[in-house]
Parts: sequence; C-alpha cells; structure tokens
Amino acid sequence: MLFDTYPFSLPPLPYPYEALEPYLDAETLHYHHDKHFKSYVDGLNQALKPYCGLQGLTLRQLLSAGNGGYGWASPGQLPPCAAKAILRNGGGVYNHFLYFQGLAPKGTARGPEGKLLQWICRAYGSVEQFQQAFTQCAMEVFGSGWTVLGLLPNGALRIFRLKNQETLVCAKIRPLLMVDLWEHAYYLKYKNLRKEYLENLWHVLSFPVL
Ligand code: MN3
Repeated sequence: MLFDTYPFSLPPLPYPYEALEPYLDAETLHYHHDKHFKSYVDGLNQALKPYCGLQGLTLRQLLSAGNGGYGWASPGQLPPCAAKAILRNGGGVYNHFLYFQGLAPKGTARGPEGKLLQWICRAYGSVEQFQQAFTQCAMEVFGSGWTVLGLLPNGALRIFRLKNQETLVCAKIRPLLMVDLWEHAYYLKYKNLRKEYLENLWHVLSFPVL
C-alpha cells in the first residue's frame, strides 16, 4: 500500500471482522474498514484523476509535503482545493492502513520486544507507564484525530496527537503505533466512553519488531 501508485485499491483487512472481539466488535470493523477506509481510497483516486503528473507518485511521495504542504506541485499547477483533497484523502489512506495493520487478535498481538522495549523503558520507565502516557495523550485529543507513537530520525520516541488526517510523513517520523480517535472507530460499541475503548485496545494493539 505505502509504495502503491494510482489507482489505489482498498487493502483487505488482515484478519476476520470478528477476530478482535470483544475488544473491537465486528460491526465497527466492518463499517470502519469497508466504508470509512474505502471512502478515503476512493476520494484519493478521485482527487488524482485529473492530474496525470501525480499518478506515478507513491502514497509516501504524495504525502511528503516539503514546501508549505505542496512539495510536489507549485500552487500555480494545482488548485489549493485539489492539493487539500489529495492530502486529506491520502492521509486517511495512510493512517487507516497503519491502524488496521497494527491490530491483531489477542494472543497474536505482540508486546514491545528487544530494542523497542529498551527504548520504551528508557523513555517512560516501564511499558505500563508508557501505556498510561499514551492513553493520557489520546484522551486529550479534541475533536477527530489520532494518537501515534513515533520514532524520530534521531532515534528518540515521542507520542504525537494528530488532527483529522494529518500524518507524520513529511517530518520523517516513523509511526510505530497508531490509534484512531475519530468517533467512528469506537462509538458503535463504546458510545462516549473513549477511555474504555483505549484501555481495551491494548489487548489487540501489536508493536512492530524493529
Ligand atoms: Mn477511522
């Protein structure tokens, strides 16, 4: 997905809809993946359709917005609303791809290991303290957005809050753990109880092996 180019297609969910029960329910996963995620894929294709010059770029390249957000096109070449549509939808595709890839059924979801475990303990004291800090950060996201554990180019770990479908691509920060805080990610099951969603999510969040 990250190295694909136009036309983008919806990657399959890497596990059955019911695989994350009871922490994430099948109905939420069905709507979240098949409707919400798909709408970003469709929106990105729609936004790129008139711009042949951008159709050879990968998702990462499209999101690598170096110069004032439009590194790949001067404002004269592309109307700002078109650039915005590409960044918003492309961000939605990128963030959702990583979110669904980062979840796994309980028992197969990996805790932090090796280098990552050492770095987490060095930065936060323990895995439990890291989880508390991450949850706290996620509770402070106002409106729709994401919380991300990112690996900085200098090797440091940091927890980020992102608004809407912002990404960390142009900052060259590698996302290690992504949590969707849009209400569609949890409202069917958890209603207004974001904290309960976050606490239960730790059972199915899988850390990468670095
Ligand atoms: Mn979502």
